[in-house]
Amino acid sequence: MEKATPSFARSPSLAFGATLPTNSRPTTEIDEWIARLKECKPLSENEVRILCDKAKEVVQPESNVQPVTCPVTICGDIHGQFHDLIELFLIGGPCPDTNYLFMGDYVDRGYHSVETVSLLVALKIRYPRRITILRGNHESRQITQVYGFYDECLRKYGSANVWQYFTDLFDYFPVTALVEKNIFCLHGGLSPSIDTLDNISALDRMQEPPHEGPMCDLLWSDPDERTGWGISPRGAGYTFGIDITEAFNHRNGLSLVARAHQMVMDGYFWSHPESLVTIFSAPNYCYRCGNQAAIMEVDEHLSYKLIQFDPAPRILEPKVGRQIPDYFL
Ligand SMILES: [Mn+2]
Repeated sequence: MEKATPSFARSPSLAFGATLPTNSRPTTEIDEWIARLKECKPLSENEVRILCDKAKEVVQPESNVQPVTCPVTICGDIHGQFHDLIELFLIGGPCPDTNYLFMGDYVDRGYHSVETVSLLVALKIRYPRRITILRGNHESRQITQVYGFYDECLRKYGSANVWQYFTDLFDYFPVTALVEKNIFCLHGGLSPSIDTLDNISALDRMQEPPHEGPMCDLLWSDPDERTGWGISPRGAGYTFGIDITEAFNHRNGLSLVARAHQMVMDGYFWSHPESLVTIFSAPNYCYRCGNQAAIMEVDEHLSYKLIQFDPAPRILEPKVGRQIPDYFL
């Protein structure tokens, strides 16, 4: 299948300066940043500071249940696998030619969390109506200090400032999205504290995700074969059965829950047949799981197509020399 190289072509109607009248910077600057990031070259610390300040203005007004229109391509975890994100854009089409909805977990685990999250945030600033970026459980100060993003920022910038800029920005990310009032999208899953989408709209999301409660559950929960609510082996969120999903969908007039958060070998997995799908977009997760990745294209009639893809060729990696401690071998 022939696919063009991502162009990130300028879209005059969605020009950076045109949609962001306050304190806007020239479109050429953000385009230049995007071009550099596409080559996996990180921005400077000061550029990241400006990037995150601008992104806050863009995502702060978005809703806890951010409305999204079709067509849109729904994506799951990326986890710093930058070259596989570029592969995703080759498979799904470049942003903004294709509209995207990413369901969180951009950072941690992979070698290129900084470049991955920088590129997605830059695209959000440049094409705010073409790309939606939700929060995952890894978009958190606490989790990123354990799973790699904090260390990567220290290694690449020599201080924690860039980590601080991004983790402060993460507090502004919406936690869920709603595609055409029909497909409910989020990172983790449902919550015993949440019956309706209005319950989610009422949450104060502008905070480090708490260890328990509705916001925590949305980022952490998993579907399960057992019915009802269960204790999650993750130590946060809950497991929930098909009865919970079907009742939630019925109560809220939904046809489908689309979520991410769990590595699945085929890149997608139907847990509660017809009512919930898991989408995972990091192929060969952690460079060792051997899984395929997937994205879900939803067209203007709400028909969907699940597309699988494999890792990008990885000739030069790992060249950034993540030092593997002895105890890992
Ligand atoms: Mn996750």
